[in-house]
Amino acid sequence: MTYETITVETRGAVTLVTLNRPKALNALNSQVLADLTDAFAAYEADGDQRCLVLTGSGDKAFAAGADIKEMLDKQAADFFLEDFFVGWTADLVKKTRKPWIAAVNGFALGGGCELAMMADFILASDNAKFGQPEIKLGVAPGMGGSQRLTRAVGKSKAMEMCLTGRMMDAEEAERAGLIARIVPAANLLDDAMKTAAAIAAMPPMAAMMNKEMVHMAFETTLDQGLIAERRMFQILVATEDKAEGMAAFVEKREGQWKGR
Ligand code: CO8
Repeated sequence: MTYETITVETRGAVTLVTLNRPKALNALNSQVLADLTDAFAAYEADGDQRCLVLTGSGDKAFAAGADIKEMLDKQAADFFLEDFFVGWTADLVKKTRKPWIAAVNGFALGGGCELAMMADFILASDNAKFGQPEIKLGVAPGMGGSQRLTRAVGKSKAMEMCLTGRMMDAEEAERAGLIARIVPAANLLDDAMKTAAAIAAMPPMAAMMNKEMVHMAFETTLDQGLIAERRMFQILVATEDKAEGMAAFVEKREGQWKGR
């Protein structure tokens, strides 16, 4: 399958998706949304694919935000009636039950930062810059920035970022808990692919349930989350991969996963 605005390749059990509008710093327009939605659905449906990496083409940007040129002439009624960009959360977050990583290689601004925050975790190059500069355009985050950034870094920092539109560098993003790790820019893709391959080598149901459990921490009370965690543990205990994983440990060998 070929796409207009992204490239997709598979390397073993890892899918690599690259935003491919480098001249526009990989700005996100409706076509990118449609392409990403299709690529993520294909990843989810492919039983051989176990982890996905999303990155940006070029060395400057992951994505510099929603495409301002596409939004320029749109009226409030257009945004409302089209429910512009509404698909993101449903398709990339809720419907993608398998793990995926954002490898942020440069600017992740506005919708680009929001897209990165939809990932299960973010690896960032040492030249990455995160921000919600929408206020400078007379608007505000519209794809989850005010909510996910606040949950990730807390109220004060999120509020300062949204109100001033300033950028956060990779060091600050790591200190604040927005990203998992900083990687030298030249090694980012390699590191992200290796990390993804390590996840892809895990028992797949356990990977999916670990992901679901961590996401649940943002959606529920502690008591409800703890009950759900226990139930998921109890389900995993019934899998063939649990029997294999524990036997492999005792027998001092690598587990051979069946994925069930
Ligand atoms: N949209 C469209 N084109 C862009 C964007 C963008 N977001 N960002 C950069 N570009 C284009 C530039 O127009 C330029 O194109 P051209 O050469 O044709 O003029 C090219 O990319 C290179 O950009 P610059 O020359 O500006 O590069 P610099 O290195 O000088 O600056 C910056 C890099 C700082 C990243 C700068 O480009 C910038 O500030 N970009 C805009 C960042 C921004 O404001 N992002 C937020 C956009 S709004 C948003 O994301 C809201 C999402 C919510 C939608 C929800 C709907 C419900």
